[in-house]
Amino acid sequence: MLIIGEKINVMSKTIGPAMKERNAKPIQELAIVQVEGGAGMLDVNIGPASKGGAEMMEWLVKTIQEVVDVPLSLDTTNSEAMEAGLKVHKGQALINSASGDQERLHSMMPLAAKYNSKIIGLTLTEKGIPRDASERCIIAADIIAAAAEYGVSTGDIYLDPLILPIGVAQNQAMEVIEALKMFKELADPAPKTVVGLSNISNGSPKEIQSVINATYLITLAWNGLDAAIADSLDKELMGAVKTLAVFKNEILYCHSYLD
Ligand code: THG
Repeated sequence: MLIIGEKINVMSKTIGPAMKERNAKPIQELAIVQVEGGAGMLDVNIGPASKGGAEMMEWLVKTIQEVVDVPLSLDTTNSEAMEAGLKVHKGQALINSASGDQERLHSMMPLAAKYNSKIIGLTLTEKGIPRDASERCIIAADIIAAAAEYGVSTGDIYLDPLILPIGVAQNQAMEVIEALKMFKELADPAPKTVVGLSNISNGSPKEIQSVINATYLITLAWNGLDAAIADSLDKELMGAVKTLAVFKNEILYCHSYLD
């Protein structure tokens, strides 16, 4: 399971201001601890960032890749900011994200082709949030068709079924699991899959978020999930990920495997 560290986020009380002030230190420190915690990639979320987004993303990519050696997931709907980040990124970046929204799909997919990056396809359209697994699949098929049109191989696509908070849309938790299974049947080679895990416990009390996130992640993992944007500083969550790797015989059990 690839864990994409979620913490570098413009919404964060400490990181948001640091991004705006071009204060490298807190951002670089957060990058380092997330990788030490087990993240194999880092999400860099600047939001819609209409003004100055390109300069900010370029600075962030350079600043973060100065101190860690993992690829970045560039999280913005601003295609200018996306391209500015891709231009300076070392190695293969992940575009987060395209969606079934036609404008966003046809602005982001050509960037994936041009910069040979991976790309997340969120199963969401301008018409709104999907209601069940089959609506998610219809949008996913559209994203796969656009990828073929621009010459992006399906192995570089990460389909995201869009997790909704358990406290807001409880029935969607099972629809996401169904969608993951169906996504794998949509193309050959099969597309990869990713989620924004913390969405599931968004709005729930802090003290129960960890167990909700960990339980859901393991369930998703058994149903075809390849990667998760998640909190790699959460010891319980990362312990569950590692325990799963033990069960799957990917790492060898010993009493101290969690240390
Ligand atoms: N899919 C894709 N990208 C995504 C998401 C997704 N990017 C954004 C988001 N969803 C995933 N990233 C985060 C980053 C930080 C937090 C949650 C999700 C976070 N949450 C705090 C918490 O839960 O305590 C604070 C929440 C708040 O203040 O509102 O830090 O689904 N492709």
